Amino acid sequence: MSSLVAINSERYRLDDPALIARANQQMRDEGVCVLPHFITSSAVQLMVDECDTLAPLAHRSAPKRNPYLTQASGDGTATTVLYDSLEVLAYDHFPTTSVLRQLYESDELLEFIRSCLGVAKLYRYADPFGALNVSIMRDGDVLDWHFDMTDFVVSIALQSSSSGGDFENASRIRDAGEHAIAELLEGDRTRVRVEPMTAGTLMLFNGRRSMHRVSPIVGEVPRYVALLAYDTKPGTDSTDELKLSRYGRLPARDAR
Ligand SMILES: O=C(O)CCC(=O)C(=O)O
Repeated sequence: MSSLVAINSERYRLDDPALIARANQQMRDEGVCVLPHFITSSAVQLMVDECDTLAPLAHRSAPKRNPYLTQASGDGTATTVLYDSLEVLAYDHFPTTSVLRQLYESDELLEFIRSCLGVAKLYRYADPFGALNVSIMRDGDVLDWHFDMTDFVVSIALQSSSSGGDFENASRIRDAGEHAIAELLEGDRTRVRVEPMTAGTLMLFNGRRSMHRVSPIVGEVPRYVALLAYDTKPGTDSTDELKLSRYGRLPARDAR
């Protein structure tokens, strides 16, 4: 299957100016844009099968960190300790024949995402593990409140858990300041919105400015979400600390 065949072309044309204008507006007004049924159900099934096959390679971690994905230190919300528990398949786990990988590497998709975000330049993330990764969350797993280290993340929902696993987002709360972030961490849900993520949904969001989390997973069916990372600057990478905690390894020295 060619990677672009995965896109539901009856509903979405990648060069549709009205679609791009709507996405621009949503990103401006809400910091998030949700495109349901963006991936066809047959392509979703292929991607789920791919993830089922690769799942034994995923790295399971239970990191302890602050909302900025670093060790708790300093003062204010940077001292808040939060916990995650999940498995992650890294970019290099996906063979070049993978439909998901081909979709991420397609220049047409990159250009579409760039237009939807309304930015002049957009680059795939330089992190050789995190640029494309799939989070696998099982019964009891959680991904607590955090800001990403990249400007934009595009997620593709592949499989919902039996229950729980909601994507909760406080859009652009970083701009509202330390006080607002602290209130949310203390349980205030005024700014929190649950974004609808059914299988095949493509969601764009500003993860560096929006604090988000995945609520605890309940039940036997694991939640699969593909994360496609981009940045407005070339060469943006995550830290070694994040790579070690999320993927359990660092790139080979000569690949750095
Ligand atoms: O799984 C999701 O829906 C979001 C994942 C996420 O927030 C992250 O990997 O930073």
